[in-house]
Amino acid sequence: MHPILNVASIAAKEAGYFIANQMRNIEQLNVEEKGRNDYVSEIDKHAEKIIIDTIRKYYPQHSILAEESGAHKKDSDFEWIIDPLDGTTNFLHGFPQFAVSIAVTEKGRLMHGVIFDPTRDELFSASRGGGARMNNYRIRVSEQKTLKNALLATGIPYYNFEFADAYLACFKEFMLQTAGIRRPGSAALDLAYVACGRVDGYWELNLKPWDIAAGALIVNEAGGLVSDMLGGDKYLESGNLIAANPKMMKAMAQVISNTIPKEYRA
Ligand code: 2AM
Ligand code: CA
Repeated sequence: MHPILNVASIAAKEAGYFIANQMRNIEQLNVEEKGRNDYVSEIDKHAEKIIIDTIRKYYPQHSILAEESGAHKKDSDFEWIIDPLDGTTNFLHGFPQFAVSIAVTEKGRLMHGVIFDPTRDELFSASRGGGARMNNYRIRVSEQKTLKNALLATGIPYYNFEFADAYLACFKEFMLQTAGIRRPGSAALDLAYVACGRVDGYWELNLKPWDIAAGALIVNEAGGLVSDMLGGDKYLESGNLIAANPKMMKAMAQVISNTIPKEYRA
């Protein structure tokens, strides 16, 4: 294992076990609403501190971009992109689907990613060129060829309702054409599930880099494709993303471009 991936895994597990342990205290937590339906608790903040302290111990010179504390810029080719608790809304309801997500870029290129689900003890990881793993097993995307038999994951818009109708038109089309749609509530885990074939594809709009950076690399290293919604690879910038096994990407992209106007996909 690459030393950077090893440090990322240690940090993700430490933060993840801390979060899981706090599940029994949910009622006592101080929760702020950062924006419409966008919550942060002291748990997110403390988990982020655990991760940053671990990174600083091994790589004090690296830059960091973290969901809760923002950018800590250094003069370095390396940047760590951290979501200490992806699926905060789930966590705050005691709904066990959330994760820690940590990615590392070098000169802007995704190089390492880990996603840790402390409720199932599943660590998804990848380094560029090295394939993807869940714990110690190699993982691959599914072999599903058609929408007809596919199980998809998505994220339903929860704060920007401008494109609610367009999203619902797209959702309806997938509802009619596939075997089913799930809305688990953690973008990072949705991507991890594409990577290990639990779902055949995933789409969502308006995401942030820390939701998707680690997952995108893990999907690619598991043999899957990740695209923005204009057929390019600017998903970290646009926040609009499709991830799928290579056989399903075209059909998914087609449904999305047929139902969601370009202005919302850009
Ligand atoms: P977060 O918990 O780190 O904010 C899924 O749609 C993504 O949106 C998740 O990765 C989640 O990341 C984010 N999100 C934030 N608030 C949400 C909400 N109220 N409902 C669903 N997802 C939310
Ligand atoms: Ca997130």
